[in-house]
This record gives sequence, C-alpha cells and structure tokens, in this order.
Amino acid sequence: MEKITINQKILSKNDLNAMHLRNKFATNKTLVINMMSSPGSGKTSFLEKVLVRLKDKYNIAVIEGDLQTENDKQRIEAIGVRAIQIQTGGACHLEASEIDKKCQELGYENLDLLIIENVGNLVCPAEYDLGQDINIVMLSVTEGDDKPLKYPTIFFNSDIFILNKIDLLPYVDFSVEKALENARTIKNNLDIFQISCRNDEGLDNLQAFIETKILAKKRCS
Ligand SMILES: Nc1nc2c(ncn2[C@@H]2O[C@H](COP(=O)(O)OP(=O)(O)OP(=O)(O)O)[C@@H](O)[C@H]2O)c(=O)[nH]1
Ligand SMILES: [Mg+2]
Repeated sequence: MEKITINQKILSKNDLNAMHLRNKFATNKTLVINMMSSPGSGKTSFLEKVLVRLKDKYNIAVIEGDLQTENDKQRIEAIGVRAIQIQTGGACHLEASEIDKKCQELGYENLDLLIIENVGNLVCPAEYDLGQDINIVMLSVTEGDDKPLKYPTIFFNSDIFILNKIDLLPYVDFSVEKALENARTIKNNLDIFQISCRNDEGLDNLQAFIETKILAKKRCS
C-alpha cells in the first residue's frame, strides 16, 4: 500500500474558529488586543486608565473573562465603555467561539478597538488563539523577575510585555533589568512598556502605541 505523508498542520477546532474571527475583524477593521496575566497584575486597572483616554475618540468594547463575578465588567462600564462578561465557571482560558458569540451581541460593525481581558493566569490563555492582532502579557513587580523564564510560552506568544506597578519597586525585591533580560531571552523582539496604574507613569507611551495600531488597522485593505 502506498504511504501518503501529509505535512500540513491539522488545525484544532479553536484555531479554525480563530481564523474565521480574524477574517471578520479584518473585514470590519477592528483592532483586537488580548490581555493576559496572573490574577491581580493590574489588567482591569490598566484598561480603566487607558480606555478613559480613548473612549471619546474611538468605538471601543471590552470582553471580560473570569471564572466568576461581573466585577470587571462593572468597572469598565463605570468609565463609560461597553463591556460584556464571560463567566467561564471552571475554565482557565477563553476560546474563539465564545468571543464570536459575544461579538455578535456587541455587533461586529463599527468597532475600532476590542479588548479581551483573558482569565487571570500565565498558563492556559497562552495556548488559545482568539483572532487577536496583539497579545499582551502583563507582569507586576510583586510577582518576581523570574516569571518570564518560568512561564515561557505566554511570553513567547506575546507581542507586548507590560511591566506594571513600578511605583512599588522601592518596596519589593524585583530587578527590572533581570525581568527584561529574562523576557528577551524568551523573545528578543518583545515591545516592552513599564507602567504604573497608580501614578500613570508610562501610560502616555502605551496610549500612543495603541492609537497607532488602531489607525494602522483602519488603513489595512
Ligand atoms: N500600587 C499599585 N497597585 C496597582 C497597580 N495596578 C493595579 N493595582 C492594584 O492591584 C490590584 C489588582 O488590580 P486589577 O486591575 O483588579 O488586576 P487584574 O489583573 O485585572 O485582576 P484579575 O482580573 O482578577 O486577574 C488592585 O488592588 C489594584 O488597585 C499599580 O500600578 N500600582
Ligand atoms: Mg481584571
């Protein structure tokens, strides 16, 4: 019997769904950002700070992923931005099919920016494509500068590394130099931003970066 070798990657169901999602976002010229971090690194705090600056210029929505509660959705709505919650029950990540369902509720059209706040952990979310343009991994200075080495997949699969809570640096044993070196060991072309959601340090640069990406997506044909 003749042996046939197939060298094509067999896409998982989630990969296929993500591919369809990415096409829909491309058609509608929506920039999609997937935010990942440990619980409590400051994902929602960052969104509260940056989206309040962008909400009058762009049509924005946030999808919040949590095991339980609608707390983060309520925090985003409180700053006047549309938000929709996915309660995963026990699941530690979001999947493309869930994002599609929520985007149908939000309406795909006329959305300039969609931010997905993934479930807080540095493991599962790294493995699931959600049709995003940009993956952000956030780490706060209370978590330890070795984390990029311990959780390499999430750093490798990210485009941007945000180091948050730098206002706390005087009080914790955390070497920024080591953290950045460790992150670059995993992926040397990561864009890196150091911020504080407490005193707004570094937020101007990050806001400008996101706006550049929104406009670039609009220009894509
Ligand atoms: N000092 C300081 N505290 C911060 C900063 N950013 C966030 N926090 C605090 O960190 C805690 C967690 O922040 P959240 O924004 O809820 O973190 P999260 O990543 O959204 O958490 P989950 O959604 O539960 O994964 C809150 O008490 C924030 O006030 C910061 O830059 N500096
Ligand atoms: Mg949150």
